[in-house]
Order: sequence, then structure tokens, then C-alpha cells
Amino acid sequence: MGFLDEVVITVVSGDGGKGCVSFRREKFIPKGGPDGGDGGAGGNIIFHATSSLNTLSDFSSKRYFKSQNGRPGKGKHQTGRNGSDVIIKVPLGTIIYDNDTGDVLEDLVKEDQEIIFLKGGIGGKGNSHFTTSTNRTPRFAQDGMPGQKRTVRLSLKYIADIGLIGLPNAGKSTLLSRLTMARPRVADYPFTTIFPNLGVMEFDNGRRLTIADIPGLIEGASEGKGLGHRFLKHVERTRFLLHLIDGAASSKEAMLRDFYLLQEELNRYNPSITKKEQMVLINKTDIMHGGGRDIDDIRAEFKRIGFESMALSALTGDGLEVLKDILEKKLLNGINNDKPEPTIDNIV
Ligand SMILES: Nc1nc2c(ncn2[C@@H]2O[C@H](COP(=O)(O)OP(=O)(O)O)[C@@H](O)[C@H]2O)c(=O)[nH]1
Ligand SMILES: [Mg+2]
Repeated sequence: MGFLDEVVITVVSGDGGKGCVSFRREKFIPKGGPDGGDGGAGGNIIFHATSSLNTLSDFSSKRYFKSQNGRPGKGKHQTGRNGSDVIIKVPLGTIIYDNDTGDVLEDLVKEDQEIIFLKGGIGGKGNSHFTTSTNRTPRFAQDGMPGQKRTVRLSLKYIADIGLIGLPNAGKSTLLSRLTMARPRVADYPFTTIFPNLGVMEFDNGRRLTIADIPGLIEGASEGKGLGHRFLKHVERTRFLLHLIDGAASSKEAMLRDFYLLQEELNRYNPSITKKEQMVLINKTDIMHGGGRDIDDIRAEFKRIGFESMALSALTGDGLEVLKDILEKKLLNGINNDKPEPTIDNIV
């Protein structure tokens, strides 16, 4: 499955059907009155948000959507059939921009949110509507109203509860596969993950947390280096960040340097990102130098600069249950409920 998070598409709603010009023709009634029915309405263009999609890649092969026209009216006051709607499914977090002006037109942030984006044209009135005291046999009917056409840019910005950030090789994808059913590629060289992955962590009572693995974040990402700049937007609407660092790095200083480097990139891209609640995960305890003797020291250092932290091994599972408990508490304490719905206003 490919990954696509930006696409330009054209949508066209259906035209309304023509009204009908017709007169009643019955045996023994020579001059029947007008009985032309109305045209049917054109189909609408509807967008429907769903968490069953994680990418806009369905649009790589189809970029033009047109709903059906309304059928013309018929004699005997028969209204034409309405054109059927086109329902376009998009992943949660899809923003619809006017392609010319760049204005935000819609932001689909809720499961099963559905919006009528373009209404179909209304049907024309049949001639039976146009009888007057001076014209009992009107020979005209209305055309239907034309549908509307719009070219829009769809941009996907994930709405995940948790964003996994960290330099390549820190173990983000490994952790995601440990916490959720997602199976991103994992390998011991950087940049194996070439697009963001979403996973869902399930708790009792059907409560769930969505976790996004954001790949390719490196020095210079905010200025366009590597893949990271394309994916930084997916961090903007996450509510809580887990910043993974490679605990097998050479020294405490090296870990802190890696940590600051990425925080700086996030900050340059959008300062509101680093204002989010964050926790540091010191990963790879199983191969830490000195068997993990320095962990307390490193954690104290993070505490000093204002970050909660914990150590774990995504590979062996050491510390994973503690992390799950912490995340469950976050969920209970309302990273899901307290914060306002993400809207365009609070992300820019
Ligand atoms: N020893 C050890 N290796 C790990 C751990 N977590 C991840 N790795 C390895 O580190 C490499 C990079 O992991 P990956 O999840 O792809 O990192 P990402 O680039 O941050 O997504 C892979 O070879 C993993 O098997 C860990 O806790 N301990
Ligand atoms: Mg990865």
C-alpha cells in the first residue's frame, strides 16, 4: 500500500433535470391542462471521514468525481428521478482546501463525519406550474440548475492521540509494533520507514488510543531535509508526544544532544508542537552501556530540564507494561477528553 497525504481532485455535482412540457391527453377531453412534471435534483458530492483509511492513496488513480444528473420530468405530473450522490471516503484528519485560494473549506476530524460539499442543481419546474388566468396552456418549463464544480486540495494531517517522534533508528517502529497491531518496517539502518504509520492501542471497555509513528525526522527536517518535512505536519494534531531516544548512544551528552536536536527541529517547524505534553522514552535498555547504570543519571537530567522520562526496551519488552499503564492513565485523565477538538485555529 502506498502512502499519499496531499492530492488535488476535481468534484462536480449533478445538474438538475429539465422540467417537462406536457398536456393531459385523455379520450373525450380535447384540451387537457398542462401536466409536465419537474426535473429531479442532481446528485450531491459528499465527503465522509473514516478511521478505516490512513492515507489518500485511493486518489492516486482517481481524481475526478461527478455525481449523476437529475432525470427530466415527464407527463402526468411525474417528477424525474434524483441523480445519485457520490460519497467520497477520506481518512480522519483530512482538510479540504480551495486549490486556488488555499482557503480551508472543511476539516474532517470526527469518525463518520459527513458533509455535503456540493449540492446538486435543483430540478426545473414542469409547465404545470406556469398556468395563469391568461395562459391556460403554458408551453414552457424550466431547465434544471447546473451542478457546481470545484477543484480542491485534500491534505491529510493525522489526528492521533500520541505521536512517536525520534531520530531514525531510535526504535519508533519497533515500539509501535509492540503497542499496536500495526506492522511498520523495522530494520537496523535509518529510513526504513518511509511513510507515517498509524496504530491503535486497545484497552478494556473498548477504549482506544491512536499512535502515529513519524519517520524521517533528522537535523534540518524543518527546512526540508530528508523526508521529515513532509511528515512534520502529522505531529501537529497529536495530543501527546513520546520522544524516543536511543539509549545505546555513546554517552549521556550524546543522548541529550540528539534530544535537543529534534526538539529544535520541531520548534522551528511549528512552536506549538513543543508546547504539547511530552515524555521521553530512553529505549534499548537491553544494550545500554554499563548495563543501564547511567539511567538514573540521565533521567535526573531530563527531569531537570522539565521532562518526565522512563527507560525501556522496545525489543525485549522490558518496561512496556509500565508504559502501557502510563498511557492508559493519560487516556483516563483525558488527553482524549480535556483538550478541545483539534481545529484549524489551534494548529496554525
Ligand atoms: N537492542 C535493541 N534494539 C532495538 C530496540 N528497539 C529497536 N531496536 C532496533 O533498532 C533498529 C531500529 O529500529 P526501528 O524501530 O526501525 O527504528 P525507527 O527508525 O525509529 O523506526 C532495529 O534494528 C531494531 O531492531 C531495543 O529496545 N533494543
Ligand atoms: Mg521506523
